Amino acid sequence: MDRPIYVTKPSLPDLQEFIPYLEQIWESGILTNNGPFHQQLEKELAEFLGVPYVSLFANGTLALVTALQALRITGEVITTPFSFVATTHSLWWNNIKPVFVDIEPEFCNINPDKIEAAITSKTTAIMPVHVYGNPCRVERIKEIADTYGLRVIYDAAHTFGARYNGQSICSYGDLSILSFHATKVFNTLEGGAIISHDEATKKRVDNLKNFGFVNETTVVAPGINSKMNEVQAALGLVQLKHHPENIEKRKAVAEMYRQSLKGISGISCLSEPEKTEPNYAYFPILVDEHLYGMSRDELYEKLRKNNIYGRRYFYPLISEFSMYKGIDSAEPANLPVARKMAERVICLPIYPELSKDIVKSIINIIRK
Ligand code: T4K
Repeated sequence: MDRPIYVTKPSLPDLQEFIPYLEQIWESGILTNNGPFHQQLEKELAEFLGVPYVSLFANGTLALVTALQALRITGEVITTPFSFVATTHSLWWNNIKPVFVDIEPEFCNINPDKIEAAITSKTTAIMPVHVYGNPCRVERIKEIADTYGLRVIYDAAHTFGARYNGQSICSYGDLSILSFHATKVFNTLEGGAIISHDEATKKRVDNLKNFGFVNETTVVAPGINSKMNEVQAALGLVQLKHHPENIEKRKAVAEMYRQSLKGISGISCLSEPEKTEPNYAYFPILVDEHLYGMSRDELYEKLRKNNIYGRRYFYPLISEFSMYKGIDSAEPANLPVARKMAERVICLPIYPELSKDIVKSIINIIRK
C-alpha cells in the first residue's frame, strides 16, 4: 500500500455544503449554549433514531459521566472489561467501584448470566456496552435489573443508527450514551448524546451539562460544562443527511470481508446478530493462532508492515490497566472469555470511502 490505511477515516461532507452553516453562525454570533443548530440537531436526531429525548454533549465520555450523575448512581456498578477505557473511567470520575463481569464469545458483550452473582448490597446499576454496535441481551438485562431494583445505563457509543427488534438500540435501558467522535459512524468532530425516555430526566441531564443552572439565578446541582457547540451541531445536521448512504457503503465493505474471509482457516468473523439492522461501525476478526499458523500480534504486525493499521479493540482489557487491576473482579480468572477475545481480535479498516481494491489487498495479506 503506498499510503497508510487506518482502521477508520472520518466521514466529512463537501466543505461547500457546510460553509452556509458557518456563515450563519458568524452572522448570528451564537456559538454555544443551546443555540438554534443545537436545538435543531436534538430534534432531528430524536426523529431519526425514533427516541423521545436527545441531549447533546461535547463528547461521549462527558455524557457517560453525566448520565451516572443524572440517575444519582453510587456504590458499585456492574460493567464489562471489554470496552474502551472511557466506560470504566466514567465510574471512577463518580467515585463508583466498577465490578467486572465476563463477556459472551458470540458478540463480545457482557454475559447476563454472570451478572446476578456479582450483585452485592452496594450495587446500584449495570453499565453494559453494545460492543461494535451489536445489541447486548437487553431483555435478560432488563429482567435482572427489574428483579434487583437496579438502573441500566447503556454505553451505546458504537451503536448510532443500529436497530434491534425494529427500534433503535438506544430504546433500551434507563439511559443510553452515544459518541459522535471523529472515529464513529456519525461524527460531529467530537460529540456525544444521552438518550432519555421522559421529560423530567431530559431536563435533569440538560441542567447537569450546563453547570446545574435551571435559570439565570438558580443552580440546582453541581453540574459540569459538557455542552456541544454550534459548529459541532451544524456539522451534525449536514452529516445526518449523508448517514444512510454512508451506511450502505460500509455494508458493502463488511459484506466483501465476510464473503472473502470465509475460507481462511483460523480466521473468523463475529456472527451477525438476529433481529438487528447493523451500522457496520467496526469489522472485528478473530485469529486462532493454532489453525492460522500465526498469532494475532504477528498478523497485526504483518498488516502494519504493509501499511494497514488495524486496531486491537479491546486489548488490553480495561481490568488490566493499573488503576483497576487491584479490584477483585479484575482478576484474570474471573474474565476468561474477555481475555481470550482480547488476545484474538483485530478490527480491520472499515469506512465508506474504503475502495474494493484496498479491501481485496487486505484480504490477500491475511490469506498469505
Ligand atoms: N465508550 C465506548 C465504548 C467507546 O468506544 C468510546 C470511544 C467512548 C465510550 C468515549 O466516547 P468519546 O468520549 O471518545 O466520544 C478511538 C476514539 O478516540 C474513541 O472515541 C473511541 N471510543 C475508541 C474506540 O477509538 P483511539 O485511541 O483508537 O483513536 P485514534 O486517535 O488512534 O484513532 C484511530 C484511527 O482513526 C487513527 O489511527 C486514524 C483515524 N483517525 C482518528 C482521528 C481521531 C482519523 O483519521 N482522524 C481523526 O481525527 O480511540
